[in-house]
Amino acid sequence: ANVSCDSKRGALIVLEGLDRSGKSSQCLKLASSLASQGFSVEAWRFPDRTTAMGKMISAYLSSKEDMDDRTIHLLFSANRWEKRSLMEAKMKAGTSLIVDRYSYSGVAFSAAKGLDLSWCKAPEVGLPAPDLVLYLDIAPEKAAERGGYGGERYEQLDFQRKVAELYTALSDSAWQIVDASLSIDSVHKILKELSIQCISDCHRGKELSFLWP
Ligand code: T5A
Ligand code: NA
Repeated sequence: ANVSCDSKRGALIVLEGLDRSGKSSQCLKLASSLASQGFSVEAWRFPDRTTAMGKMISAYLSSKEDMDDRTIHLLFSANRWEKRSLMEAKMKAGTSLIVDRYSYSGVAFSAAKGLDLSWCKAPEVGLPAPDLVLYLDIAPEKAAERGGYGGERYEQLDFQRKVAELYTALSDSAWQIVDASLSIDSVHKILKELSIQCISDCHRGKELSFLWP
């Protein structure tokens, strides 16, 4: 059945998890397999490193630039705000967005540095709230064994442990915890089932809500 329809709202589906939990791989795999089944979907990611703000964020993450903790926090948030109207327009037109990281990364990573949790949440207030958060759950030690780890600023074991605790504090009823230590295909199968259910709910009239619900 062709489930995409212009009069039906698309879903906001977010993938979260520690560095190297598999978000980017799963995000692309999920978007392409949903698309091949006839769903209108796009794969998105934050930070969006292509914008002017995204370039500043990218320089910070690769440790080419230093920045005050609050300044970089607000830049990450602004990078989502500059995409807000396009996100809402896409969903209104029936396209579901599969998003690699969102406000939860924003809050968890900054609060892990010691910034106050409610201060970190404040600039995210009013952004579209995800209909589904797929949390790729993995032990920090296990993630560290995966390819490429250690290249960027936050990729250190102690820091990732703090981030994991903060993610737990942020989880709400939109979250589904998925065992990310399974094979890529097993994780994909779980994410796909949950996503199709979520998209169906949105097509059936579930209303968009806003952070923090
Ligand atoms: N950040 C981000 C903030 O501080 N504030 C914010 O607001 C936001 C949005 C960059 C950093 O920015 C911080 C968080 C981050 O530290 P990024 O660009 O998303 O964010 O980070 P990347 O370095 O691109 O991606 P990650 O490190 O998070 O990795 P992923 O996407 O979770 O993992 P992925 O898919 O690239 O896979 C990693 C490796 O593991 C393998 C893959 O093949 C790959 O080699 N792998 C598996 N191996 C075995 N079994 C599986 N199931 C596997 N799944 C993947
Ligand atoms: Na990634």
